[in-house]
Amino acid sequence: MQTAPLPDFPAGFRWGVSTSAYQIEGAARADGRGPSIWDTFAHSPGRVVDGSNGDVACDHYHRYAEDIALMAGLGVTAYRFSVAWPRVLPTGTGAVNPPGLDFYERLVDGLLEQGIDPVATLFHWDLPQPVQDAGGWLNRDTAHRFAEYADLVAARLGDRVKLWITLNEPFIHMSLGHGTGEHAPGAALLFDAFPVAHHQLLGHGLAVAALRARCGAPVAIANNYSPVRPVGTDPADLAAAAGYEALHNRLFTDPLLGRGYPTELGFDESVVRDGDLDVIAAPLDVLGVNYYNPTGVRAPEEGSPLPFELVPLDGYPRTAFDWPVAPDGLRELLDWLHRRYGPDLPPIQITESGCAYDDTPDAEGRVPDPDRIAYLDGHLRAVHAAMADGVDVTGYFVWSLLDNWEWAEGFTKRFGLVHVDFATGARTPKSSYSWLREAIAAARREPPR
Ligand code: IFM
Repeated sequence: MQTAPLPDFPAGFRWGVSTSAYQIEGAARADGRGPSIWDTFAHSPGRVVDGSNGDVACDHYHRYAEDIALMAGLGVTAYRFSVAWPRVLPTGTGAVNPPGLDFYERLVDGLLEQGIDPVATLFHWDLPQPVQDAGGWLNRDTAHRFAEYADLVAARLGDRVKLWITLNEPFIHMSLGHGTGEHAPGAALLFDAFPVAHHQLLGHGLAVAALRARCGAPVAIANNYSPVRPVGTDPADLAAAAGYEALHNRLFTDPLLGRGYPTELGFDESVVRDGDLDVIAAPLDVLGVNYYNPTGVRAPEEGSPLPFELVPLDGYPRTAFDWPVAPDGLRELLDWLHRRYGPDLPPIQITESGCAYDDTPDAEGRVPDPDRIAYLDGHLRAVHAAMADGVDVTGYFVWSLLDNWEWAEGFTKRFGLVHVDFATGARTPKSSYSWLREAIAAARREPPR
């Protein structure tokens, strides 16, 4: 599919792809890896739509060299992966599993050999099961265990990782994992899940201190955001939208940027101790922004346990996840962050942006995905427009390099630039891979590799 050339991005803009450990690595019981909450959850009947799990996934643990070659061919300058806590510390604390750390060292060194910056996320939802058994993120101790684990990984890789990301989407881990129970560990506490937010943020702050003590690489967190669109102008709908915005977009970012928790949600903050907010507000070098779509909100029906109701937004094309494709929402979001947080806002990198479609190989074995090309084209233009508005954006990572295991959706949602045959593990670059390769080469002013 032909698109008009993208506008110029500055030299040094980071072009990346993102993945996470449980979604691609497989090798769930290899070389001493311990169980995570996602192993437990996925193996529990009825939790994942197709009954699948991440035992094998994309077998990246064994095929990482092939995946690095795919990234090199794409021309990306950075790869955002996550370290599986239970692979390096099988019980979450105490005894280290050397083969686990060795794997990440091979990965990092292989990336550096290709001139690709390793960007390491430390927690992408795969909490070691023994840590969960001790209370998980409802327990304050988990924040300290997380900082110890961060220190351990930084001691081994801190001289080579170019950007650390402490947590991925703590809002989703709180809301789906502990609010509604759709994700591991499957708790349905609704607003009583607030301690999970606070302890993740405390763990983040303690980990920032540990990482800074070990190495000089910049530190970030990857939050997910969704511009909120009230369905009408009725005051009840506007109030519901404001409440949802506080929950989704401000609950984590306000305290990270020194503003404390939004008070209008009425959370019981008794878990917050003196000094915690200072730990959480440790300066960030980069704010990671994961963006997929805006959210429609209206006032709830009477008797609803929640102070808002989420509603589909009309007028947009939709992905296979039924998410609206709304590049305008990305510009709106970046402008909102810039306006709201002003000089406290660190430089932003878009740490995830992508879409799922039902991509299938054609008779010649090619995988055409024009909708993904249109998606990426639109979202990159939106980033550029926000930069022209004055927002400091220094990178864009596509979710995802590979079709992968999509949590409660199992193997039914394909987000990759590269198609994966889940029966054989065979990788086939889609047409979006070729499109992005050309776009990156043009932006880097180099011929495509
Ligand atoms: O696959 C997930 C990823 O793990 C976190 N962000 C959203 C992606 C798509 O749902």
